[in-house]
Amino acid sequence: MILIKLGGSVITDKSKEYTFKPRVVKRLLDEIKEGTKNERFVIVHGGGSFGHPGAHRYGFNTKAPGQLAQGTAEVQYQMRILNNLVLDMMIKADLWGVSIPGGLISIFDEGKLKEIKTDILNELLNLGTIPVAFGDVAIDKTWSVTICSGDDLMLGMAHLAKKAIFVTDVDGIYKEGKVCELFTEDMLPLNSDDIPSSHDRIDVTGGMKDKTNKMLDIASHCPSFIVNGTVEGRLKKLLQEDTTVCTEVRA
Ligand code: IP8
Repeated sequence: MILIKLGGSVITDKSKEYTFKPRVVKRLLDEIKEGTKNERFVIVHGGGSFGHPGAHRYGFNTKAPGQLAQGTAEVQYQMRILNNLVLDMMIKADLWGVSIPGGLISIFDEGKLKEIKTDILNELLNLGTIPVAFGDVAIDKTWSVTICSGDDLMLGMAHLAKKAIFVTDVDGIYKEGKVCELFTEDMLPLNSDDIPSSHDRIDVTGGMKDKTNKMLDIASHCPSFIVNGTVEGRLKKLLQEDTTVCTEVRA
């Protein structure tokens, strides 16, 4: 099974609250369809301008989140709207996506992922459906609630995957101004110059540095890649194991 995360920065406009990018999503779904052929895959998506602004307003992902009930309801509601927009495009493309809210399969403690229940994935894949899991508000044993990011879901599912692909709005991980073809732990830390400016926007789940650390953890289970989904054809090439601009993260 291949894990594909459609980042919130690609499927939404992060500079405008609640703005979906239907054309980009349609193209990426076509690339996934053509690139995977007989391969089984699971889609994960992030929050972008549907998840992060609300999560930030209510202080979720900190140890003192505010207005727990109202915030949980509002952020979950917006994430389900985004998920339905993705599912709608999938059904129109004859891709039978089914929804898996991240908050219903995960347990956290002090913002750290403790457990993800993955049994449902195989059942849904065996039915011929495509599980579509998404970042969400989740229960946290100490903080009451926290944010389960799409990257947490990728990490929690990586032991089932043969490859994990992060589709973002950057060409890969940068070091000294250049995209690295291969990134390994000894290349840490990332300096602020290595973080593209588009990643300065509100991101309650830690942005590029956090993503790189999670990708290194994922790489101990399966090869892990970051690719720019705003450039046509790159995701398809990566799925087809053709050469393209991207970074492979290796443990
Ligand atoms: O965009 C965040 O998921 P991410 C989900 O993958 C919410 O970090 C609810 C902000």
